Amino acid sequence: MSHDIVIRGGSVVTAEKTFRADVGIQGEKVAEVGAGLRGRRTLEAEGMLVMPGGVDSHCHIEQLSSFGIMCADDFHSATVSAAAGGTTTVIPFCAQHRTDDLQAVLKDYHERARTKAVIDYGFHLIVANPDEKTLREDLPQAIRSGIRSFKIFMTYDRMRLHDEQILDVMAAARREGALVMVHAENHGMISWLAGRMVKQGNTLPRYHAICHTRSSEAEAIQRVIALAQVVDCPILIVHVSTGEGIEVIRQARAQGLKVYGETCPQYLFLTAKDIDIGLQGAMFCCSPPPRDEAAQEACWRGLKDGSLHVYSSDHAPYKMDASGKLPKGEKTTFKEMANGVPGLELRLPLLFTYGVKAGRITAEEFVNLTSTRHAQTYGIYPRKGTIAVGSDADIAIWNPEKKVVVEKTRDNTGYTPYKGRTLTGWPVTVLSRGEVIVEAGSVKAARGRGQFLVREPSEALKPIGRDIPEIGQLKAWNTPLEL
Ligand code: DUC
Ligand code: ZN
Ligand code: ZN
Repeated sequence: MSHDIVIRGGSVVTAEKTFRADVGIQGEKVAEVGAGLRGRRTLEAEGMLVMPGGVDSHCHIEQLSSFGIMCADDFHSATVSAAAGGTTTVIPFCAQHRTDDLQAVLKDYHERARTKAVIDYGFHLIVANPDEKTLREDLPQAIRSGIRSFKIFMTYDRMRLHDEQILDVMAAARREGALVMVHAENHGMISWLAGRMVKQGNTLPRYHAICHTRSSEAEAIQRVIALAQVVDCPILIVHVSTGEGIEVIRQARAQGLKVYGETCPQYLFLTAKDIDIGLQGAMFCCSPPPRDEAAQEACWRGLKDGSLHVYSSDHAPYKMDASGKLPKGEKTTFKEMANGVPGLELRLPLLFTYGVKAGRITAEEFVNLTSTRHAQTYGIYPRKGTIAVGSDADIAIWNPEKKVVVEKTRDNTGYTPYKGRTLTGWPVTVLSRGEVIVEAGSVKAARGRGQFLVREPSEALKPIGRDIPEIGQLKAWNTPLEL
């Protein structure tokens, strides 16, 4: 059989194994994996690693922040940047703010993405207004349309939910089949400290890292796990940054609870020292903040032992000007600057360099942490997240020896926190659904070619079927808890 494209002579890497094989592509799909394949077009991959394109399940694109600030990237710039770094699927957020109608929010985001995305995309929801209509009509409808995950916030005045609301959202997620993603930080602790700092005139970005204490993360993770147990609802804690937080997750998982953890480049490759450079430190301000070397080590350990399930970018792009990080110019306090760092493009090359090349993780673990687990957890596997017959031909061909000195990235922020680093290993050719979209460093994908992904229920979001004693007692009394 002659294929449309054959990737010849490379080492194919999946989450399970690495093996020498050619990959034959027909149309949008992988049609054959084997030896001696022939095709109308051949991509020579001798000495290269042939890996599934990255799936970035946590990024913010063309989204209003909790402060109501529009981020710097639209669906075109963000997905071009992602593709250049070897990512072929993104799952950003449709954000509901307090007074927003969820159905209108969804319509808006579909419209934004449809004409601009160059790679495939799904959506999560951010739920900030869990009223009866949202819970009973809009969330079920969103789920039916293929959006099977909701992010909730335990902090930020304009976004946070109190414990009863969190239980409401969890109950709806359990009832309808969705995963709850949690931004877990103790709001009171952060705002109490921040209030005092600002009053004293301590407004530089370095105080951001002080106010978001390690214990605020661990406390909130502990609390939200206890809440999730009331309704037996799987949860995923996003952007985990501390050893303390990871330990709470590790213990929950040891008890058999479905608690997943995620970490991001900023917690592996940055520290609070990066923020401590005066106002320019705004560039590195994200929530939670980068910590120290011990926390970085804890994140590596968490990735290795599975306490941390996925590695995402949390790309939250803002320019260093009044449109983003510095709404009041030089007078902007750390409380007023948009939170977030860009990361879509360098997520994979950073992990490859400091993970695979440094011997901390294997190439298979790299694929698992950057692609396969994301696809499995969020219900798009095996269409995405692997190289197998029948899967979408979303493939990144990596030169594992190519050195790149980071200068700038293709997103719209105008800076990268990783400038000046020498990275080793780069995705030189990238295919999305059988089309070569990155070649020799240039992205050639047509605007709007990306498709919306309807996500299926995954194993990750199935309840474990274990009740806390009080709920068990209710059942014994034949008084079921109505969700
Ligand atoms: N949480 C995120 O996930 N991203 C940016 C800011 C935040 O608080
Ligand atoms: Zn968050
Ligand atoms: Zn985020």
